[in-house]
Amino acid sequence: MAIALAELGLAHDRVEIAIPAPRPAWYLELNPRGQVPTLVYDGAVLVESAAVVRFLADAHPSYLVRTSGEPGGALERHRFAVFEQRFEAGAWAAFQRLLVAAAAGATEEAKSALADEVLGAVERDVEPGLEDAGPFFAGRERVTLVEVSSCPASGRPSPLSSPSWGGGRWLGRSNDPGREETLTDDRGRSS
Ligand SMILES: N[C@@H](CCC(=O)N[C@@H](CS)C(=O)NCC(=O)O)C(=O)O
Repeated sequence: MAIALAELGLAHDRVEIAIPAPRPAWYLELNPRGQVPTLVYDGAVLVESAAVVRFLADAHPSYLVRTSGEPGGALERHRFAVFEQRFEAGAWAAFQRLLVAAAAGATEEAKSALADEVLGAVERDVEPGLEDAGPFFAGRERVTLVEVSSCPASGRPSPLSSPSWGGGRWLGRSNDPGREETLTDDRGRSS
């Protein structure tokens, strides 16, 4: 979400929420699940980062993705959405299982099996979508909604940010500027 705001040039204020500390009451009022990030935009409280990023791209048309009314726009949006969905449900979900297992003290053997699942998902779900990548997704010259949606995951220290997998070809801007946050722009909107 922070990358989307930056790419779209949307001024905002950002409030860091410490995890895993108890969430402040004001944050739970905004987002009763206590998860981050949350965006307050023109008074509307928006959650679920992928949906928020897509909303921002729709509300502020840009090079990130064509609008559905532009020639080829609807198809492009479908292609982007398929990749994002498979990345999240496959490689990213597998990686989270590995993180949880590692935090719970799983054996080396168990962690290794989970790591194989991550790599398998990358080969199955990620690599095929990158065939025409370069410098960015789908051969685009500028960063796209795909990188913006997927980079927060891959920008953190993890096997997914290793140059040893194809993501290095399209995750050139994968430095998530930081932690999850609530942001308020100069008109009092927050995210
Ligand atoms: N589907 C949500 C997931 C949000 C999420 O899981 N955030 C994590 C940090 S990356 C979190 O808040 N974890 C703390 C918790 O669940 O209590 C989104 O994409 O916004």
